[in-house]
Amino acid sequence: MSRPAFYVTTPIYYVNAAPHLGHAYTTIAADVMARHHRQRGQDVFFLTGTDEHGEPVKLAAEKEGITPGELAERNYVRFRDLAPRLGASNDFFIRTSDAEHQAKVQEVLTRVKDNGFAYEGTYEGWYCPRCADFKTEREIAEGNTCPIHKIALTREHEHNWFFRLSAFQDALDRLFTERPDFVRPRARYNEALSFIRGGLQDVSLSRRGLGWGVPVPWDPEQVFYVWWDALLNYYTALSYAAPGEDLTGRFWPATYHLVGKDILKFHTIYWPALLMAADLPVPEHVFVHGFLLSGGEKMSKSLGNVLDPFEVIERYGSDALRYYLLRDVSFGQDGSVSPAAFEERYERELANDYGNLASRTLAMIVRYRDGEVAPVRHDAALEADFDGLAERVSELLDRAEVTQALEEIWQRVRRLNRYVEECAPWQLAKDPERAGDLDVVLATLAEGLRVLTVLLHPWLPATSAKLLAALGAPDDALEAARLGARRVARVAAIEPLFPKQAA
Ligand code: ME8
Repeated sequence: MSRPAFYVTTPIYYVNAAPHLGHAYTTIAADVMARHHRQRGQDVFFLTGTDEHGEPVKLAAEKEGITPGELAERNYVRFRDLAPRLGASNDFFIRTSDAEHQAKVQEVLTRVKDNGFAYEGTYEGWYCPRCADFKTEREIAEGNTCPIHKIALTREHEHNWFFRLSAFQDALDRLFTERPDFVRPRARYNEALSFIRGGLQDVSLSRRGLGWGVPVPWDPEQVFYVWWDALLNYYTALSYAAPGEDLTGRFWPATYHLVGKDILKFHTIYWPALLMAADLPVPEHVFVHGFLLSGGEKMSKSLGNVLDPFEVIERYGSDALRYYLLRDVSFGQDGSVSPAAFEERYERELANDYGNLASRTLAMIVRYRDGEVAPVRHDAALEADFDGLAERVSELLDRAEVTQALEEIWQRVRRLNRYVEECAPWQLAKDPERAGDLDVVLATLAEGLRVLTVLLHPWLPATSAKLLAALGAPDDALEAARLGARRVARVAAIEPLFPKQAA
């Protein structure tokens, strides 16, 4: 039994550039999990936001000849507005420039120092200004370049405050050994563990001369290193997200941090160590997903292979984008995306498999029975296929297997389509003697469609609400996702859920 509270987060995105499909991907996955857990009646908190400090933002602002504050002010809006356009149901949007966040960062990091985990020292080594990452020897590509951004690393020589990461070598090893599900999927767990076992070095706690960040209270010439400030958002947000109420006791530690593989080290190593240094409980799980690629390449505007989330939403709606991304790019692995693959999934699966199933079912009930569904028991033939389905979906989502859970449901969408073909209600309708059989088939289709539509709510929230309304059974709680759990009595015909698009 999972605990009643469920807290899921996305990374907070840098405001140095515009939001793109990669950001949308993590936000959508987190939203699927948040919605599913709400369906289970759990107390859910879902957080996303923007990372506004550090060199990535400072350098981007310099390029445009404005201050980092001005750049943040202009760009954060684009991330804040992306969430609702994706259909994301986040409970709060944090900005690291929020005064409450900054005060809490100072409080926690002062405790880290008081606990003996901060000291003054000199850093000498390689640094990627785009990652804001001090690279260890193992993380450096050919010619002293960044393996993620492919740019030359800079040589830093800086006198600042250090965090005693090395003191957590054993504690982290123990955390990983005792909690093999702390990091998912397994390959990422192994990657993090081997990083730990390779030996941990202390890392900067603060930066000197950056002038853009949260000031170090005991050394005001310095600001905290952006990653500490950023990671702490997951914790600080709870203290001020709800006016007049501190949600920390209700939701900390977080259940799931969802992050891309580019920021694995920070979330699976730095973050739990920092929390331990501050006497705070560590999160239950970090799920590390892969990258969206385009023809094996990272998406890039100059290569012209960009699937623009805003354009897709404009034309096809946010549900189509949500479905496509989580279906096509198996959550946890890298995967290619393209406009052609999107259109293929849209036509074949959303418009045909599901959209047609819904239109046909409703249209037949309207045509043959004037919209009334007879009060008969559903066909036992489908029971084996639907039994335990909701539990299976929950189990998979407990492990953040967002793509597999969707696949389980989709197999039943296909099963219901086969059921239509097998029963051929249009034949039964011609034979008055078989009116009873037709009633059962139509009631079974309506009920099967209702169950699947409840289960699909996290992926297709807008479509699910529309269709459940047409079925006259708006209850989307997970306990309604069993054959016979609710009754569809009367339906209304609807416009196609996923209209075919002119080329
Ligand atoms: O790293 N495929 O912010 P960021 C899949 N501010 N996901 C992608 C992606 C891609 N091609 N590109 C980006 C930062 N993402 C820090 C985080 S958290 C305390 C601070 C997603 O704007 C993915 O979730 O560079 C990745 O980890 C994140 O965006 C990086 O966003």
